[in-house]
Amino acid sequence: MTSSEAVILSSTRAGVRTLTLNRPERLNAANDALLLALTEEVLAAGTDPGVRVVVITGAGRGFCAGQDLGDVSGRDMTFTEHLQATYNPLIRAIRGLDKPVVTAVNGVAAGAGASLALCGDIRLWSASAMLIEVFSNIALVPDSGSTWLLPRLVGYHRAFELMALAERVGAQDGLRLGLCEHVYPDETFAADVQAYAERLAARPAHALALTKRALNAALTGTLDEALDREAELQQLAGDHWEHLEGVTAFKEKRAAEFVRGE
Ligand code: T3D
Repeated sequence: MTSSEAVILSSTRAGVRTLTLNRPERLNAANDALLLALTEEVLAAGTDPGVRVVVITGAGRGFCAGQDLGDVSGRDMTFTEHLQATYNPLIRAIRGLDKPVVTAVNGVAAGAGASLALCGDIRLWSASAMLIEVFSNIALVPDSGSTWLLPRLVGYHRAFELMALAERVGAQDGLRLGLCEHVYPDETFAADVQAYAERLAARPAHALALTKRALNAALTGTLDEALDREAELQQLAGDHWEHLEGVTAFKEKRAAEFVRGE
C-alpha cells in the first residue's frame, strides 16, 4: 500500500492491482488530484508486467460521488477544458487499457462516478451499491461517457428517464438492467471482488486484450468491419503461446496454465 494520505491507494495481490479512491469523507468525490492520479495509476498498471487485472473501488461507504462540487467555483478552466483535461483521459485510459478493468462499486456512484462505475469491463456491485445519473439535479449534462454507454446498456428511453429524473438504481435493479454483472454481500464484497479478479487474472491475458480491443471497436462499427477485425486479431491470438497452451491442455485433459513468469 502506498501512502495512506494519497487520494488513490494502490495495492497488488496475485496479479490484481487494486486502485482505491480515497476521499471517504466526501464519498470519494473527484477533485483534479484524484482524477489525474487515477489516470496515471491506470496507465502505469497497463505497462506493469506484474499486473493482469485492474480493480477500481472506493474507500468508505461511497464509490464516487462525481465531481467534487466544492472544487468548481474559482476554477480557471471552462467545463469543456476541464472535462478534456481530467475525466476524458481517465475514461479513455480505462477503455483503452489492454487489461481487464473491474469496477467494484462498494456504495453510491453518482454523476461522473456513475460513468466511472459503468465503464469497467466487468462491473461488480455490493448489495448497498447505488447508481445515480445525478447530473440533472444540478442542471448539468451527463458526461464522462454516460451518454454513450448507458443507452447501449438499457436503451434510449430508460437512459433518458434515469438521466432526466436522477432516479436511484439499487443493486437488484442494477443487475436486472445490466448495469453490473454480479452483486455480492457488503460483508464479503472485498474478498468476493478479489476472488473474481483472480479468476480473470488466470485467463489468457493476450487473448483478453485482443478481445477487449475487438469489442470496443465493434461497438461503433459495422458487421463487415467486425468480421475483418476478428480475422486480423485471431491471427495475433493464434500465433501467441497462450493458444498453443490452451489447445495442448485440452488434448492432455488438464487445466490450461496461462500465467507465466512474465
Ligand atoms: O468538469 C466539471 O466540473 C463537470 C463535471 C461534472 C461531473 C459530475 O459528476 S456532476 C455531478 C456532481 N455530483 C453530485 O451532484 C452529487 C452530489 N452528492 C449527492 O447528491 C449526495 O451526496 C449522494 C446522493 C451522492 C449521497 O447522498 P448521502 O445522503 O448518502 O450522503 P451526503 O450526506 O449527501 O454526503 C456525505 C458527505 O459527502 C457530505 O459532506 P458532509 O456534510 O458530511 O461534510 C457531502 O457534502 C459530501 N459530498 C457528497 N457528494 C459530494 C460531496 N462533496 C463534494 N462534492 C460532491 N459531489
